[in-house]
Amino acid sequence: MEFITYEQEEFVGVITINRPKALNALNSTVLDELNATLDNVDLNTTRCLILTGAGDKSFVAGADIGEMSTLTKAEGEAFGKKGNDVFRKLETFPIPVIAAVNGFALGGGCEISLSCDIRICSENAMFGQPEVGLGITPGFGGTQRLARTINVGMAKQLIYSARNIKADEAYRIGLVNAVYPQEELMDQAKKLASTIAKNAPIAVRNCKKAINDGLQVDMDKAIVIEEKLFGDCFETEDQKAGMGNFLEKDKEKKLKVVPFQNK
Ligand code: DAK
Repeated sequence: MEFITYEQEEFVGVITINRPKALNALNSTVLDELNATLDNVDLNTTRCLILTGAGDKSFVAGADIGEMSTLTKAEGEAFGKKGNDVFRKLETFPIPVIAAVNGFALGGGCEISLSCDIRICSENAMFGQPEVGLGITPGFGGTQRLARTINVGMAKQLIYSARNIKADEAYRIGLVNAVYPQEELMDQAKKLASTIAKNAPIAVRNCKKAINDGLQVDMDKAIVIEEKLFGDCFETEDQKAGMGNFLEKDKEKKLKVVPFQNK
C-alpha cells in the first residue's frame, strides 16, 4: 500500500495514515487503501484498533483540497460516497476503534476521528471543521457526528464559525477523552487498547453494537436491542469463565484469553 501501514501487536491493530508530505490529507487512494485495510483485519485475532497519522504534526488535515478542487458534481458525489462508506465502516466496525489524534484533525480529519469510538490526542492537536470557509458543508458526517458527540450548540458554533480549537478546549467540550504529551500518545493509546482487549471480546463487541444501534432509536426499542445483545453473551466461554472466576473467588478475576468464538 502507498499511504496506509498496518501493524499488529498481540490483539491490537494499529492503522497509520502515512502521507506526511500532505499532512495525511485524504485523497481517493488513501480512502481506498483504508477501506481495504479494514476489510483485511483478522477479527479472530484483533480486538481493538488504533487509527493515527504519520509524523508529529498532523493526524489528518482533511480531505485533499487539491484533488477536490477540480471535481465535477458527479465526481464530487462519488468522492463523498467513497469517504462516507469508509467512515461508516469504521463507525460500525465490529471492534472498538481508538483515534490517536497526533496533530491537525481538520475537516475530514476531525470527521474521521468522530467515526471512531474513542478520541485521545496529543497536546499539539487541533480540531476544526473549516469547510464553510471553503464554500462547502462538512461532507463526511461532520454535521451529524459532531452534534451527536458534543453539545449541539457548541457543534453549531464550531461548524458555523469554522474556528479551530486546541487540545485543551477539545478536552473541555468532551470531544476527546484525554490529552497527552506527543511522545506518550501512542503508548497511552496502546495501553487503553490492551485494557479493552483483555475483556471478553463478544461482550465488548456487543456493547459497541448496543450503544451505536440504541442511539438511533427511542428508549423502548433501545432496551430491546440491549436485551438481545445481553442474551447473546450467554453460553459463551467468556461468560462462563468470567462469572465462574467471581463465584470461585479467583482474586485475579481475569478472563482466560480465548480466541474470538464465532457462533
Ligand atoms: N489537502 C491537500 N493538501 C494539504 C491539505 C489538504 N487538506 N492540508 C495540507 N496540505 C498540504 C499543503 O498543501 C502542503 O503541501 P506542499 O505545499 O508542501 O506541497 C503540505 O500539506 C504542508 O501544509 P502547509 O505548508 O500548509 O503547513 P502549515 O503548517 O503551514 O499549515 C494547516 C498546516 C493544516 C493549517 C494548513 O495546511 C491547512 O490549513 N490545511 C488545510 C486544512 C483544511 O482546510 N482542511 C479541511 C479540508 S476540507 C465531501 C466530503 C468531505 C469533504 C468534502 C466533500 N463530499 C461529501 C463531497 C471534506 C472536506 C475537507 O476536509
